[in-house]
Amino acid sequence: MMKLHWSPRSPFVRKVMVAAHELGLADRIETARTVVAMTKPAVSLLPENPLGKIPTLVLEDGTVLYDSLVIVEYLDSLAGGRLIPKEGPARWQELRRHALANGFLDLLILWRNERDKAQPLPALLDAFRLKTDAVLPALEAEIGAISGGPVGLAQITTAVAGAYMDFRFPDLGWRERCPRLSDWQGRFAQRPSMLATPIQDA
Ligand SMILES: N[C@@H](CCC(=O)N[C@@H](CS)C(=O)NCC(=O)O)C(=O)O
Repeated sequence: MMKLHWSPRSPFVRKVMVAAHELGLADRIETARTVVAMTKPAVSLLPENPLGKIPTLVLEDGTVLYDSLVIVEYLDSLAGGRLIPKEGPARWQELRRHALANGFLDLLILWRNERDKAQPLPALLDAFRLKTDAVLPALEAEIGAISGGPVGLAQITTAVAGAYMDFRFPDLGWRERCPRLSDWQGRFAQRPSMLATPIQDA
C-alpha cells in the first residue's frame, strides 16, 4: 500500500484522492490523518516533506512524493496516462488550466488565512478580491473548453476549487456569478470520485 498524508479539509488532498478514484487506484492508498496549519507546522511530517504540507505520498519502497501535481502525475503514470496528455498542445493546455484552478486554490487559502487574522492587511484582502474577480470570469469563459474533453487534471482541480468555494467562501456568490461553471461543477460533483471524497471539517 501507498500511504498518503491526508486531511478531509484540504482541497489539494482531495484533488489527489479524486484522481486516484478516477484511475481506479484508491484502494492502493492508505490515508493517514495528518493535521497541518500554517501557524502549527506538522513537525512529524518534516522528515518526509520538509515543507510540512499535505498531500505527501509515501510509496511502498519508501520513496516520498509531493506536491499534489507530482502525486497526480505519478498515479496517472501507473494507470497509463489518462488524466494528463503526454505531449503536444493538449498537454500544455491541461497543465495551464490546472495551474489556473490550482493557483486559485492557493489564493483562497492565503485569503482565508489573512481574513481570519485579528488585523488583516487591507491591501492584501483587496488584492485577493481583485484576483478572484478576474479568475471567476476566466473560469466561466473557459469552462466549455475545460469540460469538453475526457476527465482530466484540469477538470478535477476546477471541480475541487468550486467545492472549496462552497466550503470556505459561501459569500462569494460564485454560483450566481458563474452559471455555466456552476452547472458543470454540480454535475461533476455527482461523480463517484467526488462523492467518495467529501471536503469537511472533521
Ligand atoms: N502546492 C501544494 C499545496 C499544498 C498545501 O498548501 N497544503 C496545505 C493544506 S490544504 C498545507 O499542507 N498547509 C500546511 C502549511 O502550509 O504549513 C500542493 O499542491 O500539494
